[in-house]
Amino acid sequence: RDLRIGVVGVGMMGADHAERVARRISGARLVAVSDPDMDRAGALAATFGDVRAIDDPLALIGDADVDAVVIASPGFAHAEQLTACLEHAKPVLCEKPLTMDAESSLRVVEAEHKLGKQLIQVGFMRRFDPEYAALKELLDSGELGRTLLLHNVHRNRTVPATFRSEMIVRDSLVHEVDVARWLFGAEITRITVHAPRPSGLVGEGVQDPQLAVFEMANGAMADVEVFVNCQVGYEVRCEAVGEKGNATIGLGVDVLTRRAGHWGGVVPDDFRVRFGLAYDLELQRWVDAVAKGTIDGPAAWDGYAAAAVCTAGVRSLQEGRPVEVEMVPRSEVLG
Ligand code: ISE
Repeated sequence: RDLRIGVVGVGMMGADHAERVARRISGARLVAVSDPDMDRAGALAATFGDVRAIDDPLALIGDADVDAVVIASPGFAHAEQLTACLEHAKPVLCEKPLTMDAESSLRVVEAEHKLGKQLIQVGFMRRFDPEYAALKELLDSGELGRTLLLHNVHRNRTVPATFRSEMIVRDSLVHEVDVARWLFGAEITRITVHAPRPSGLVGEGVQDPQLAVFEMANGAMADVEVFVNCQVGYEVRCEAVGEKGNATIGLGVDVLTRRAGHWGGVVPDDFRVRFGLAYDLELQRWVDAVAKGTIDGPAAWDGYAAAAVCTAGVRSLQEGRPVEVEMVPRSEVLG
């Protein structure tokens, strides 16, 4: 029988996931959507037929006809909704960030651990992107020697005015936090978020771009430019520097065209285009795992680790200094 899925929060990302589940993922069926804006939820549900719009997200999570949940609501709503998923023992794919800070994320990890069963996967979809996956494989093969440095670029064309400096850390930089932990297989111990000259095209008081430096537990380092109002399009690049060579992904040439004295390609408008395939692979893999009674993607622990780094990152940005990442050791929480 198909896994019956409910999607909580149908803004840009949630609507995209709803469409994905309804039309592209096998072994799954979209049965319900929920959003504080019931007109939006109702309109989306109507485009599929036989999908219910439920106004209360907790009612959707508890609904007997929902087997598994995708959370795509804003980050501040995640802690309560994740807790409900755990209470109802429902597998959940939760968009990043897991929660808004390290403390609340740790509580989620502990609550899941108490159940003795992994139910939470965090939406770090870059791990499923074929380019990132190939880079990870290359680095793990040892062909380039040990990895010493990562240089990352993360740019959005624009974001809404509600996207303030702290959100740039928690909602955007968080992806590179996970990428660095995953590629190096090590925790981030210290973070510095520099505040270069801000763009004059962003809201008053918003620090954009930001330049972050991660210091890894193994001594390696990563730098990240995050610029979410770069005006150009969506660009995500990662260059890994090893002892014996380097590798870059995200050059995104796609179709190279020549016309009237110019040549060029297309810069995608947003992450739904650049990472469309990664989202599809992420959801399919999640559905397949849940059908077997497991979760095999990035875990609540990865969400906690990222939240701990971002909590320190926000402090670094505010205080203008490097900040040590405070994390409870894994063995102390998970045994
Ligand atoms: C957005 O929230 C995302 O998750 C995207 O993947 C990220 O690239 C973007 O910067 C954020 O706005």
